[in-house]
Amino acid sequence: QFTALSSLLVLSACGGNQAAGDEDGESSGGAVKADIGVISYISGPGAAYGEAITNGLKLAQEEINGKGEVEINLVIEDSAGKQDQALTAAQKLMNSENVTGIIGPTLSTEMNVVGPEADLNGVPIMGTSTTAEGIPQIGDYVFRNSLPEALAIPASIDKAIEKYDAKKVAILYGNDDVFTKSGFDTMKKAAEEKGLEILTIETFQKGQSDYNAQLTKIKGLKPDLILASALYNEGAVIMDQARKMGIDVPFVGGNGFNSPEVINIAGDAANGLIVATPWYGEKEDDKVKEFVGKYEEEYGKKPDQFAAQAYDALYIMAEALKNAGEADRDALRDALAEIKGFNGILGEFSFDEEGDVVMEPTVLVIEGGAFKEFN
Ligand code: LEU
Repeated sequence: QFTALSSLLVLSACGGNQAAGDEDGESSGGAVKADIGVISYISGPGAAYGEAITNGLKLAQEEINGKGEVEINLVIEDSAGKQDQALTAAQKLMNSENVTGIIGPTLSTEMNVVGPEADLNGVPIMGTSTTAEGIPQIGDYVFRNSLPEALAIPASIDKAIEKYDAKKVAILYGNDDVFTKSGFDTMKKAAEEKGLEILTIETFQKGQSDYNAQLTKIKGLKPDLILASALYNEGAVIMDQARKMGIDVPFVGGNGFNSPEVINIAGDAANGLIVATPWYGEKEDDKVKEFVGKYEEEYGKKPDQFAAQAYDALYIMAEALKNAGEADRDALRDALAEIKGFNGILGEFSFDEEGDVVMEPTVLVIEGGAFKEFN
């Protein structure tokens, strides 16, 4: 009763214009209003990932709210790329902020602890950059719109074999992170399946600054290619040190290398890096061009694939909220699961039965200090 009355007051206060409900999820013939939590890696060594992601989300939010069918309030929390901080953020968003759904966290390592908690609480959660194996399989409430390593890495390796007639590879990966480990598993499997000889498997840890031992060993074995699974901070330093030691073979990198930070940190040493991406800013596509233009205008730099994936993710959330018709967690989950043939800047998007992604990657190479299509 009180709610109905306050909605009426809002209506009259707005002079009879279509008004959204004054509480979350109410619609008085107007927009579906919802608080969506965001857990992002905004501070610390991987902060450029979170910056791109939150920029992409905010741009989408502005556009979505401007259309009037759905009104999204983003409640953004920093996880600093840490599991415990991501979990605390998730608990705050679910319990105190009472959000209808969550976008993030940035790292698969974080999703591995946050996903089960959200699933247990019945809060739909969608990763926009979590690419490790097994993320959507955490539970019915866990989704992602990020191209998994399992689709990206084999595509990059195929291209490298075709281009360089590669036969022998060395693998280097971070063994203290869910995503870098999963990327390694995929690299090893793909290399074996494609008949490549694996000369050595070397490991490192987060925050490591000296890769001399691993790279000296790799250099002595003379691989045709180096497969590296790392986040940009470590990945860029690895490439820099490798080039300084005279290792000039191409690198095939996992999703962590898809940030312009690799070029900012490694400079020319990043040349010869091959990566697969779900999105490429130079694509001849009107939607992509419009997004790139708006993003540049707003943030003074070009968007990367993390910004693009986040942008599409909020549109997918908005579409699901609209279809759900209310800001209800279960209704949102069901509506997300139903998303098929969504047309965004990443192309046509659908979730499979497990909430995972069906998508074709594009393979890029860094040449002359820029990502280019690798044809
Ligand atoms: N794909 C990475 C992960 O799953 C994160 C990304 C920001 C590089 O952890």
